[in-house]
Amino acid sequence: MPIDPKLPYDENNIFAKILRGELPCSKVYEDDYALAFNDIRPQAPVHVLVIPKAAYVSWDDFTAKADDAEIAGFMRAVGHVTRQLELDEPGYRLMVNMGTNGHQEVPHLHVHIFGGRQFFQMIA
Ligand code: D5M
Repeated sequence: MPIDPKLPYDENNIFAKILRGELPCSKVYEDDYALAFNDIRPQAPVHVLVIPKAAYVSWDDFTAKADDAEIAGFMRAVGHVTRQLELDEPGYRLMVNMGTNGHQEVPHLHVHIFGGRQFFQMIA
């Protein structure tokens, strides 16, 4: 079910538990700002999620409240992961689902990285 992005941050969401080490993940990358791990329901040969270390419900929450260092650190981490996975050539797709219409299911901001195959022009 999609989440209501206006609700306060839920400290017990799945990604918060992964960040606290209470649930396992298949880690791809970690630094001060971000953690990247393989998606449990992959929709491409490469499907990695990158999440900020700090508690942000959504893209909207993050871009409204995070300071510039957090935003830069997080964006650089996404770039680091795509290069680490050697996805730059022939390319990849980034996706952020936001709120109910975006069908966001986990209420902690996450960027999806898809790679390893060619994608269609749009995701419905
Ligand atoms: O996508 C939420 C994504 O989170 C979806 O692709 C499954 C993934 N997911 C859910 N639980 C886990 C765990 N425990 N590990 C890894 N990946 C997980 P959304 O954009 O919110 O629709």
